[in-house]
This record gives sequence, C-alpha cells and structure tokens, in this order.
Amino acid sequence: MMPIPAVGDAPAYDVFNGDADGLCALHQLRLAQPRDTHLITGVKRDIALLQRVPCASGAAAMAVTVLDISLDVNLQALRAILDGGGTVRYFDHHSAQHAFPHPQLQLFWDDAPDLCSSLLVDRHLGGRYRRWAIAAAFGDNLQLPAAALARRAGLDAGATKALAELGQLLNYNAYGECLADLHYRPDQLYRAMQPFADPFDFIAQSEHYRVLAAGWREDGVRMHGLAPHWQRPGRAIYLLPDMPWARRISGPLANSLAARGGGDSFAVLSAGTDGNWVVSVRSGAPEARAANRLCEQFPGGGGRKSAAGINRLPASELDRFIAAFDRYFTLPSQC
Ligand SMILES: [Mn+2]
Repeated sequence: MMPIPAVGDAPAYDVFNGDADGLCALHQLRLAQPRDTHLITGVKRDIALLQRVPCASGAAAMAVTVLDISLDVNLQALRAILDGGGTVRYFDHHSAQHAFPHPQLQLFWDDAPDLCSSLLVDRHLGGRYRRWAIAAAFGDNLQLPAAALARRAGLDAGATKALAELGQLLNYNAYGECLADLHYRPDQLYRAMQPFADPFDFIAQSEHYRVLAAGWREDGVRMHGLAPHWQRPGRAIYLLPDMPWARRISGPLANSLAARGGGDSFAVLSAGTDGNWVVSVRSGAPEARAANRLCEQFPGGGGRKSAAGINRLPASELDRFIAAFDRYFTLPSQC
C-alpha cells in the first residue's frame, strides 16, 4: 500500500520519460522508497516534462524526482524549482552540459554508452531490483550490457529472453506522436507495474502485458509488410501513413532496420497529423556520412552521427529530401 502523505508534507512529483527506461527507473526507486506522488510523463519523444511541475509561489518546498530526460532540455524549469525552494533528485544519461552544483540538487548522471537511467538507479539501490533494470536496459537498446548483467544475475537464456521482450514491449508502448496513439498512457502502465516487485510476476499475471504483447504482434505484421517507398543499393526510404499503428512502429522499424547492420543507411518518414513528415535517419557509415549532417540541411534537423532526424519536414519538401538523401549516401563505388 502506498503511504498517504501527512498533512503539511511537501507535494512530491515523479517526472519520468514514458519509455521502458523511464518506467523501470521510477519503478525500482519507488519499490525501494514508496511515496505517493504526482506523476508527470508523456510519449517517448516528449522530454520537456519538468516545466509541467506546477511552481506555486510561496508553497512549501516540493520534492521532485526526475528520471531519464535531458537536463539541458529541462534546464529552465529545473532552476525555477530550485529557486522556489524545492529539492530535486535527478537520474539521467542524456545531455547535461549545463549541469550545475546546487545544495538542493542531487544529480546522478552518467552518459557512458553502456548505461541508462534504470542502470543508474540500480547502482544507487545496490542492485535491489536488478531484474527490472535488466528489462529496461534491453528496452533502451543496450543489448550487450543487459545480457551481461543477466548472466551475472544467474538468469538462464529463457529468463533473459523474457526480460528482453518485456523491455521491448514497455519501450514499444511509448512510441507515438501523442498519448492517444499509445496502448496505455505511461502513467497507467506504471501504475500497473507498481504491485510487482518481480518482473516475471508482471509478465505472468498482468493484463497490460498481454495487451502490449498482442499489440506488438499485430503492429509487427503491418511493419513486416512494409516495402520501401524508394530504394537504391545500400540505402532506402520508408514512408509511414498517418495512422496510430504507423506512429507506434516508426521507432521499432528504425531500430530493426539498424539492427540488420551491413552498412546500409535509411530514412523512415512518418506522416504527422498536420500533414508534414517526421523524419528519422540512420547512417550505415556514421563517421564518413554522419546522419546529423544530412538532417541539419533542413530546418528542425539534428541529432547524432549514427541517428538523426527532422522534426517537421513540409510535405512539399519530400522530393527534395529524397534527392538530398540519395546524394548524401551514394556509395563510393558508384560515383
Ligand atoms: Mn534512457
């Protein structure tokens, strides 16, 4: 049972990314330190979450826990909460170049490539709910570190696979343009996980797990039926229609194409409800042809060398994008 906050207690907020990593980071923490809190979360790409904490001036100091969203993106809201007398505990592995020391800020931050927020919480708790951390690491695409941790935890191949699937399903639920695209709002999904200290019980008993597994199968059939809109040797472009299922699988599709390896580059363009495209690009040669350099040629484009995107590509720019993509990723042997 969740303890009811005593009268006069400061309001507490848990602010977390709606993906597997955010969910499992919060879940581990609240299993260890139960507290009735207000939940603030959203779809996976909704990361400017801290500004949603109501900053009532003159209110008693609030306690805010933040999980798996970039400090840089939430800098202003973080400062406002601290300036208002609130305390913040922050676990994250995204960009935090503007991190600063503050007596009311406890920052657990590490962007090592084999870490995620759930693993930072796992470290903080001394591995107390490690199975949830392993599921999260799989969900956050950290296949090797997750498998290594599972081995060290004595899990056999079947159990490891079950946690990998759980992580994938929790992560899959967060993909969409808006909450209506998702099977469950991430705060609902978290509440469904809350009674389960052991993820294997969640897998065996939760209706939410069954719904996600069925949704994943259905969307997977649609995903595997997709043919590229445009294709040349070593590079392809996929167009996804303006449908909730398509917005749910855009991330998993990009991940599964990337997982094929082989040095291929590709773009997945999802039709937004506003008629424009949301573009995600993966480079098969990140050093020679950084994905972000292609995307930066378009307004709202950016990202990393291996994976980048364009937030809003006008429908009228589709042909220009395909031509630019083609030029950029043309294989040297064909020049
Ligand atoms: Mn993460």
